[in-house]
Amino acid sequence: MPRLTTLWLLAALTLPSSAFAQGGTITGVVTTAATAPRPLRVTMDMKVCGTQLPDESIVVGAGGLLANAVVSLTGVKVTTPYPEPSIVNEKCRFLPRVQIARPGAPAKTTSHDALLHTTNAQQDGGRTLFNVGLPVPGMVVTRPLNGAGLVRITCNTHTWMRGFIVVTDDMAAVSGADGRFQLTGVPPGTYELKVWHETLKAAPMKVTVKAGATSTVTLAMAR
Ligand SMILES: [Cu+2]
Repeated sequence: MPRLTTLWLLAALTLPSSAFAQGGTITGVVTTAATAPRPLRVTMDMKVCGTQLPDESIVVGAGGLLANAVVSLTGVKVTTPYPEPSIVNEKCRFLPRVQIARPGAPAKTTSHDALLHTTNAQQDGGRTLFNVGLPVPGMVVTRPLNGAGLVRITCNTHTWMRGFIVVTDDMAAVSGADGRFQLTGVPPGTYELKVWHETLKAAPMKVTVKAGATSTVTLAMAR
């Protein structure tokens, strides 16, 4: 077989499969007409916590761009692992507020504050996964995130502190401060794109993904 033909055949054989492996991209923004709540008034441990803290139950920027919404594709398994979950108590807030983790992932929790925080993780039904006291800054404790679904993080000392971990092995992303999110390497097909937010709601949206192409969506959330 002449060399050129062999090369052409190889190219023909490899191109379609690599295009498939590449998948498509879903990108877009999460928006809301809801406004950010007033700051929270702090009445304890003010030396560390300050006298007021932002109420992060809705974090919305100019133009209604909504942060901390989790966009997911049910049944499409994630291909690149999520970063190991980390829950930091800092100035009487949990950082990050919202994150995604795989079932069983080791969650590392620590405190930067010179007061007693607890990292209390409960599944959506109320079952406690772990409740860790962190009396000293710099202490690090690791606990597995067993099960799947929404995990709520609270602190037994400071009632306003909130964190959320969406535990899933589905493909998912958290919207950033600019409301944007991106899902890459999505196998071609038609899906229901779901969106979760701690305060706001939106119906799932149908989205079609083509190999090597980008589908752009806007997800509007309301109370
Ligand atoms: Cu606390």
